[in-house]
Amino acid sequence: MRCPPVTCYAVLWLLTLVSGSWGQVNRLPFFTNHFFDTYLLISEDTPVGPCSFGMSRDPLCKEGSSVTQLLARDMDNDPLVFGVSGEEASRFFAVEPDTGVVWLRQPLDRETKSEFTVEFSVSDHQGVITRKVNIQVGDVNDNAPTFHNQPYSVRIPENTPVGTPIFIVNATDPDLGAGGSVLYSFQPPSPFFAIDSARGIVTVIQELDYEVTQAYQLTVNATDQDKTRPLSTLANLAIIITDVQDMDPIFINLPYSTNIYEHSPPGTTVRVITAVDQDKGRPRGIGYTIVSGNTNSIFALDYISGALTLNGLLDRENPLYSHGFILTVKGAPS
Ligand SMILES: *[C@@H]1O[C@H](CO)[C@@H](O)[C@H](O)[C@H]1NC(C)=O
Ligand SMILES: *[C@@H]1O[C@H](CO)[C@@H](O)[C@H](O)[C@H]1NC(C)=O
Ligand SMILES: [Ca+2]
Ligand SMILES: [Ca+2]
Ligand SMILES: [Ca+2]
Repeated sequence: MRCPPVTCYAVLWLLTLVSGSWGQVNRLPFFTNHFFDTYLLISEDTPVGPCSFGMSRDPLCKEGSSVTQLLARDMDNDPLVFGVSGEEASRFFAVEPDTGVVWLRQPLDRETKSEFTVEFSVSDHQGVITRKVNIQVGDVNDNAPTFHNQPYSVRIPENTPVGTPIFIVNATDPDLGAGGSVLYSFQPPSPFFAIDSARGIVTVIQELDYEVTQAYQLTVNATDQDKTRPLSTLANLAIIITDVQDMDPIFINLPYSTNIYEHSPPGTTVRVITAVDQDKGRPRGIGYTIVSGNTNSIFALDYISGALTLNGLLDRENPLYSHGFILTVKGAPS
């Protein structure tokens, strides 16, 4: 419908007048999101986004999902502009001015910072209002346990009784709940040592023997108890077994049987007796003595060298000597 120019001018003039008088009492916009009254929860694994919005200079930037959308009302239906203020908040959060959509600028880490107070703003081009929101960073299981006081190494004597606690490993995990609760195990299990899964206490479960094994290299697995994606860390535990004098000496090159000519001069070496300590760690020297059978002390045995020598003259016709000799000798740790 065409309107005559004069009428249109009149209507337009009237509207301008009305608007002009009411414009003196502009009403400021206000936020309507409920989280301003409570808190806003953002999971620490929320991706940074979006690349096209210029939040990230990373060429490999993946499109993230938005954190939330700011909502506001303006009673005058003025066009609104959203924003975020504060140096720290602006490093972590970006707001699309027209839509109020909030994005992360850089990844969150609950273990570093679990809470933010962020001030958002909305403007109707005539005035700005700001409101603070408490942002809580939600946990995900994103840390594996960490072992403390490594390297792990312990020396124990070979006669350490079964059941003796010999070492404690300690790993902690900063995540919350099950994802921060650590269990220990040997990987693979050891027949000689057990580890308490909750406390990390290592105990002996089978008799040890230095003469068989002098050291054990065990791998401890610390795993958190997250249901869906448990994370684990390995550590080495060296257990060094030390020798205890728990072995008798043994004679070597047995049996000992020797022929001697009857006229051999005194001082002739008949043979050398040798015994060794079966303790391998610090084997002791052996002292040699004749226990029995040394008729008339006809033989001498050197305590240190084990050399058996003639101490007198042998005579086959002497009935005491004609059947030979059976000497019993002793080797004992000296
Ligand atoms: C384990 O290490 C942590 C961090 O050093 C410490 O706070 C904790 O007390 C340790 N736990 C044990 C059982 O030693
Ligand atoms: C540690 O033990 C857990 C639970 O048995 C297992 O799921 C995980 O694969 C082990 N970790 C490694 C590094 O082998
Ligand atoms: Ca307004
Ligand atoms: Ca964890
Ligand atoms: Ca975490």
